Amino acid sequence: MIGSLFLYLLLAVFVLVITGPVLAAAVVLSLTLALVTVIREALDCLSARANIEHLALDTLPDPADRRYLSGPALRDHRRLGVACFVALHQRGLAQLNGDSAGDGLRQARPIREFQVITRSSTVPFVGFIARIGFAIGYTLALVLLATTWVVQLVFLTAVVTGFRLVSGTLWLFEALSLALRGITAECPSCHTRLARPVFVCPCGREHHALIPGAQGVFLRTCRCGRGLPTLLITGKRGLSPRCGSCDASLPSSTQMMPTRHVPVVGGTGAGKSVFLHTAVAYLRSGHDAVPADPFTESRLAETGALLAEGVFPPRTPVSQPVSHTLQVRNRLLHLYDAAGEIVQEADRIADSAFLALSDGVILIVDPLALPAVRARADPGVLAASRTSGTDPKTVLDLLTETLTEHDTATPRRIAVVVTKGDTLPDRTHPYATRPLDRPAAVRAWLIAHGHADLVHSAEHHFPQVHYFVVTYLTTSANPHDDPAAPIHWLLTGTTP
Ligand SMILES: Nc1nc2c(ncn2[C@@H]2O[C@H](COP(=O)(O)OP(=O)(O)O)[C@@H](O)[C@H]2O)c(=O)[nH]1
Ligand SMILES: [Mg+2]
Ligand SMILES: [Zn+2]
Ligand SMILES: [Zn+2]
Repeated sequence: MIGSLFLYLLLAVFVLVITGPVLAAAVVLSLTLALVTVIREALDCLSARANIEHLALDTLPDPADRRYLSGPALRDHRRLGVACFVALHQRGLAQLNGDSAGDGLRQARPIREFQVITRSSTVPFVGFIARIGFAIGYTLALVLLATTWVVQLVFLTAVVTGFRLVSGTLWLFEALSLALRGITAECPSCHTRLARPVFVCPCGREHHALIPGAQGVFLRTCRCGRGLPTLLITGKRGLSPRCGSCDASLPSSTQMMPTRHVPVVGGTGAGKSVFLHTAVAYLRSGHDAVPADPFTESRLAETGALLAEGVFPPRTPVSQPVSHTLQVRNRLLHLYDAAGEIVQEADRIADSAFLALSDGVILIVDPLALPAVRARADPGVLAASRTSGTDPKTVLDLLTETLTEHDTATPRRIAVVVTKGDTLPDRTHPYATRPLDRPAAVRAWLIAHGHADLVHSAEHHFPQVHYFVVTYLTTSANPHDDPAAPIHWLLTGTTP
């Protein structure tokens, strides 16, 4: 009895002495092999030569890659996880299938050739223990890999969420600060109100959504390698803006100040182009206005040169007008010199989209087009001036109809500007008696000359109406209003 107990004890000790190290060695070996497998897989996945198509870095329309931490990092992490799990699984299967466990042990040359060992039942037993060790090691490796992967996932998700939160907040900050300051962007050529301008990199590539986002929080890297600021305050305003709708260049101060849009309407030949040029010249000399884009500058220079030679500008081409854009202190002013035909002809509605942007309107009244004035005018004066054949009331009616068709609320202010004041003889000039209340004098003059309908219609449709008489000449017999005064009044509600 004692003898058999001793033998069992001896067997137990033998089993422990043999299996303990075998088990431990198998666990350590399989863990090491698993670690090597996972590291090799990870290095393959993250190496510079690895395929990065799954990251979809260049699938956004703008010519810049997505930032890794904006989301692709999570995709990479998922792919890495799958690759490591698959590799580990294959490694585990290979081990458990026996090529390196018990059967493998038998195939080792010294063991194969040593009969005592090959016949002994110890070898399958040791192989069995080794398999258990490999299974434990494999399971441990799996648990370790899964834990690491989940911890990384939590960390990466936090980083990606942080990235998106920061970029979203900055975008909101810029959008809100623009909205609070009343800053919008409109194209001077196609008159589209833009959500944002397209910004052009010095390399010529166009960025349609240069805002904090997936392509960069503060900076994005253009395909040319240049870093482009995503915020106006960090330097975006230094890039050249363009219209995303018609590709026209926008003034460099777009999105830096609020815009105001003032169309100058009137019949063909009423004197809109001459008035606009004269008003702008006065704005430049007396109101700190500067042309906001090269096109405005060149057109002003052209018309200025013609008028200086005593030649009036040619008829304005009938098409969508490109605005004269001026920077007046902290405002971007768009003045539209529309060909008279645009408001005179109902089918030109598409060309009159600029009217929908109006912050105030200037209605040009050609005195020589008013029958009562014409009847008493000097034939020489009539012959010298290209006069408008359109009744200003017709123009006003078409204007209000067009505004309705564009589904736009009528602007608050209209400036009724009687042009060509120099052609009015002393007895018919509204300011001949040097009235103190000039607007009332012009109003009374229009009514006296049979245009009460015009006065009443203007006052019916617009809450604020102001009257002016101007001339392009710098000196004349009768006093005239500053040609810049109507624009100043529309923008501020006061006259200088
Ligand atoms: N005497 C005089 N003639 C003017 C004045 N403004 C315009 N005109 C005349 O009116 C014509 C038409 O002017 P313009 O500005 O081209 O008219 P638009 O068709 O309304 O743009 C010019 O060719 C001039 O003969 C002015 O202040 N004084
Ligand atoms: Mg014109
Ligand atoms: Zn445009
Ligand atoms: Zn570039």
